[in-house]
Amino acid sequence: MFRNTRDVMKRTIIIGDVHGCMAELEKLITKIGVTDHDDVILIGDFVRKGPDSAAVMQWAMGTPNVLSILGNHEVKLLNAWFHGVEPERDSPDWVMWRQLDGFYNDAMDFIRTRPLCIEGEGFQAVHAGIDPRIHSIKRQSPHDLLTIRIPRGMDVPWYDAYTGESLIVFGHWAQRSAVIRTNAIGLDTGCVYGGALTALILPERRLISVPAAKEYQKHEGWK
Ligand SMILES: [Mn+2]
Repeated sequence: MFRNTRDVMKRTIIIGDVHGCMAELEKLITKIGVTDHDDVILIGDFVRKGPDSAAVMQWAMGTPNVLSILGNHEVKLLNAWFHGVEPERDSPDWVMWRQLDGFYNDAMDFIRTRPLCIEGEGFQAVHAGIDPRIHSIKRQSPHDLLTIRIPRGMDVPWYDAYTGESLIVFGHWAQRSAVIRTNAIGLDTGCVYGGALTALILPERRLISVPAAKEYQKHEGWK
């Protein structure tokens, strides 16, 4: 039977930290069967560390149904851009910088207009998480949204202390498997460290992963 995509419920597909892993991103998109009718959200840290940040950047900039939020690594790129710091020769950032030759400023303009949070139907997407003691997402500090793991003065991950009802989808904390709670889902399964790239499909709450082709960067002690 012919499947009319207009009759299919619109999906939101949230993708964990890509870190320049374009090959795995393409595999994941194909495995999910993403269509123009789906909304795709990159959870931040889609650039740096990995093999092809320029390609991921161009894909994010040029694909209309792809949204993205800021991660701490996008902020690092912005800092270097604002201060006119050229990347160290032959570093992954230098390779990206060379590949982006001619539209580096456009790429940085793109990054600096990304939000820290996207609120959708029944979910909020942020890069790292929230301080569970502050209830409104609008009152969270940008630093926490970009980097929080264990809140200052607490001894558990923020999502184990979070009792809110709203589903928070996050990345940033590379772990061997996705964090799955009723009200929090963590998607950073360490693709750039040789783990996997993971996506969450909403509203069905289904997780789909593809394994990393290789360990692009060593990272001692990721869970
Ligand atoms: Mn991060």
